[in-house]
Amino acid sequence: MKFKVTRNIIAIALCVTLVILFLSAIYVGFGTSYGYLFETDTLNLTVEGRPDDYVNIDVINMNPGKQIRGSYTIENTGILEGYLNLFNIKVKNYENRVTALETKAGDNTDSVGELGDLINVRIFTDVDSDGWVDKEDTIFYNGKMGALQSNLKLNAKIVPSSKVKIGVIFDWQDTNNCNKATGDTTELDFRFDLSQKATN
Ligand SMILES: [Ca+2]
Ligand SMILES: [Ca+2]
Ligand SMILES: [Ca+2]
Repeated sequence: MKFKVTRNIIAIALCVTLVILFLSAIYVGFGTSYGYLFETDTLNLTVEGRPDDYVNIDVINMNPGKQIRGSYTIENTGILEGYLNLFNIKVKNYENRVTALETKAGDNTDSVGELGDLINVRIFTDVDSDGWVDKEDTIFYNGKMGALQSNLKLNAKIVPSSKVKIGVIFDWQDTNNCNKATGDTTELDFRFDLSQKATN
């Protein structure tokens, strides 16, 4: 009788062990089959130390000849290497009000601002973190804000537990069209995206 009890306990223990092993097997299989689960656990980024990939830049208080700079530190906090790209890029132009200067300059769109079409933007890797484009940096975009497409391919590789700095420089060159943007404001929004595969 004593032997039987012991054998039953062993049988239950064995059964529990098998169930645990079985559940583990399901979990591993599930994680492997569905890549997004695996990716969520092991490929993460922070922007400026925050777990938020969304960036919003208001370009205000600009005047012809002025330059505004910004930079973002992106850290790969996961355990897989990833490729950084910019997605969901949006440029919003606000007219705010139409001034006499704008009308005189030929601005005939009362509800659409012009500032984003006049400002040049450079987006680049800032290797030495000085906020300026140097020869070791890679320029991903150099053109008018308004001409940015919705996605921008950087494919900047970030190995786990390391950081890259992405610099942004806005320039407003003095041209005959500048008065069309008197009192206008513009906004640039985008998301940093870190994926396991480089974007084609
Ligand atoms: Ca205006
Ligand atoms: Ca306008
Ligand atoms: Ca305007």
